[in-house]
Amino acid sequence: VEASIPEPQRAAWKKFTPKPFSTPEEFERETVRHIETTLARSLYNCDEFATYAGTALAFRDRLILDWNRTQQNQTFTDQKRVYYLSLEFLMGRALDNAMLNVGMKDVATKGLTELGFRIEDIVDQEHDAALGNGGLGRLAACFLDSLASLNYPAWGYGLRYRYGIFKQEIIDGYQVEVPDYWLDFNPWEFARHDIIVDIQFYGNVSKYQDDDGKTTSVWDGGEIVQAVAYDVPIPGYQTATTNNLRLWASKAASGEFDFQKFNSGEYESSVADQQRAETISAVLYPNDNLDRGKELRLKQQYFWCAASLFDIVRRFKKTKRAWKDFPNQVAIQLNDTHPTLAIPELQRILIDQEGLDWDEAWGIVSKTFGYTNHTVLPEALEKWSVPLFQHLLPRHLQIIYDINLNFLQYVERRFPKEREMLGRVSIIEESSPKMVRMAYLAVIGSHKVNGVAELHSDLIKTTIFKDFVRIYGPDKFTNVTNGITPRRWLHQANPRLSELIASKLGGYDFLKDLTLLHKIEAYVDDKDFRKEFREIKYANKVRLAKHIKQTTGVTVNPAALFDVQVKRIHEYKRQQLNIFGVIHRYLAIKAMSAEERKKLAPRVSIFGGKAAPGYWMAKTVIHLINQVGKVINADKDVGDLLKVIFLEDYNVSKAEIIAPASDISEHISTAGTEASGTSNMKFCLNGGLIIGTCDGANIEITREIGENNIFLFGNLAEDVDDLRHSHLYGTYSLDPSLAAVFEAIQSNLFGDATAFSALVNGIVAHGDYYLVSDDFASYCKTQELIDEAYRNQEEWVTKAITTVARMGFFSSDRCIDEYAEVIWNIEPLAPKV
Ligand code: Z15
Repeated sequence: VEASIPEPQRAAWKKFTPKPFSTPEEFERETVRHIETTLARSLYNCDEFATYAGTALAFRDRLILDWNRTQQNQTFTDQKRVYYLSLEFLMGRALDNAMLNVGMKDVATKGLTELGFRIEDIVDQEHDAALGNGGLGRLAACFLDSLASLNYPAWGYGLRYRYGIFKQEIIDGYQVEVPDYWLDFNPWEFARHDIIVDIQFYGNVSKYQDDDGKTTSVWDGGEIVQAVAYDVPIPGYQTATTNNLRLWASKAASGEFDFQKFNSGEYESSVADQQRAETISAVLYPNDNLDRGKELRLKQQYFWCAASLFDIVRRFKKTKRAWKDFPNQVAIQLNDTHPTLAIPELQRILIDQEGLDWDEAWGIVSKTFGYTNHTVLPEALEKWSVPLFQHLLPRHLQIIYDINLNFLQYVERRFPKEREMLGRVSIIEESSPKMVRMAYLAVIGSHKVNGVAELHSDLIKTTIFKDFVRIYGPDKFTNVTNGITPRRWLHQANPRLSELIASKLGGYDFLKDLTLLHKIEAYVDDKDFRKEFREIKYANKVRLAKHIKQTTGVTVNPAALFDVQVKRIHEYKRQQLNIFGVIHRYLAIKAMSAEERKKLAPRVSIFGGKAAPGYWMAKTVIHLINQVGKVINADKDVGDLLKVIFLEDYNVSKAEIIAPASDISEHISTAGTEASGTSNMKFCLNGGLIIGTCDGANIEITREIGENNIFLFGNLAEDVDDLRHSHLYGTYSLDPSLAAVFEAIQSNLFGDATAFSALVNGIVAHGDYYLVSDDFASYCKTQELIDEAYRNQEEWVTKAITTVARMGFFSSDRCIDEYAEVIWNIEPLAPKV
């Protein structure tokens, strides 16, 4: 309050409140001013990067004004907010998105042209914000876009990694990881050096009993690291709402301690302490769908949860409300189990610092949290060793034990005849060492648990959380099928398609209500519409072909069928099935007569994706793809009939080029393993068809777009267990076409075959866990159906248009509205203008 401008002076202040630009001239003035003053450059010294920087700063000014107003309005109104806790936010670029969201891209295009630049080149200067691995991190980014666009009062909380996901280089066919230092110039963040939270690690807990027998626990000793807030504005589409993403950076606690070290000449060790503290937020762990149990990762998780909870609780306390009001004011969503420590942390704050009794505190905690599960893969479920926990977070371990004790006592009362259930559902796994099962803690500490697609939400109820459904009843478990933001994944990535749709629908309302897309189905037989639709797809393929030429040197024919699989490289996603299919096709072509070859649709098989640095099998798959590409692309006899491309360094900005340019994309995980998938939605929304298994959101996509418009194949989730069992204990017979593929590999056709023996042996000798052989015939057959369908271009376009028209359900806006209603119980807040 003391910091605000006194009433009599406010008129002067308001007179000088900056006004946002609205014409190309005003935009140019702001941009040139930033280049000349903020950046200290001149017209003799202004390259595309400087122009990007100036443009970004001009747009940033606009965002800040809305951001400040949004935050003031949210504070003043003080209605319930949602906090989305995610260790990953895979944001990609911000400038293009900001231009489109504030409706000023045309203005910027004109202004930049007048200054002598092409807007595409300027937008292309920006470094992706790549603070995530894959689907989970990109989902968080789409959610932020929808939360702001729908005017929900919402904050994201994450970590400000100095290094995002590594940059991938392909050298001699192998993946090489290069660090992604992205903070050289980042105009989108604001360091809040006044918002610092002390975070404690290690130390000891002592108990005291006061006169009326109440015990208090005191956690002391250990070390303190500071969390500094960095804020990123998140603009909504065509609304003044601009939400906040707060990312925490770690730094050494400054104070007595280093002062003494400096003065006693221990300069070096003082600097070393500083570096150790900064290590916490230094780097994003590059594993997708894998838990490696590293101490530094647990430190990251606690550091981020503790800073975020402190911030949330401080904000709540300013309102002077009673504690019982906390869950009415605050909803916290846990993006996977990574932020599960927030549960014992809030309990700790309430009982150890705020003096609430256990039951009252636990009532508040368990009404506040919601938990989203994103995987059933056992290797991805987080477990922390009890000794590690004890060492790093002794007080939290005690609290977890108490949570567990109360929970198990409750289970025992409810199911007195099922003592063996206690061991199964205990938060502590009785292994050696003992482990803390984070998913169970997340279930027990949340009021709702959701999966991310229907099949996945059913699976978690019948597998990993089966006992918990009996304990809590089925209503605690729900489904919220994932979605994607149509602003980035249609309007920004595919402006011509967006414009075509707008021309028929009489404007861009569909970008705020994607179900309106159904209206374009009326144009499915309209000759001009179809022609335009095809031309757009072709132009997008030409653009990708240019990118392929520039980055790989390979010439691809844009008239060929573009078959794309871009996603993290993982055995369960089965890029190996795809590349084996490519080899099968190659062998078939080699055996074909000239007549037969004429009937075949030329194809380009495009792969992209990163392998976790320690994931050898995934790296082998990348190597195989590159080796196969090298042989096939050089085979004159095959020519345009088949090309194989591995696109280096797949990321969000590349996805924006790739998604609009596919004819077919592949979503071919072993049934029951891919929780949802979200790139399947991106491709369909851009008029690409898909080949897929009955897995994740493919199932709901099929329901929406119709079976005739998707190429499904393979075994069903319900049959996977039996098949795996039969591989190990029955008579296993390899699919004959796959055997031929393996023979080709073993003949050293794609270089030294020993490089691929682990990959082949995993299938022929070690149980084929991912059912590659079982699904191979069905996969190849379906690929032939695709060839046939592609030959009939008229039917193909009909399928593609119908698909786009029926994708309305998969907007992240629908998804966020479901979370808001079913899980968070929050309402939108209209922006003050
Ligand atoms: C990740 O990207 C996903 C799940 C995880 O458990 C981790 Cl650690 C990372 C993905 C799923 O694999 C994908 O199917 C889903 O669409 C995405 O999360 C968003 O829910």
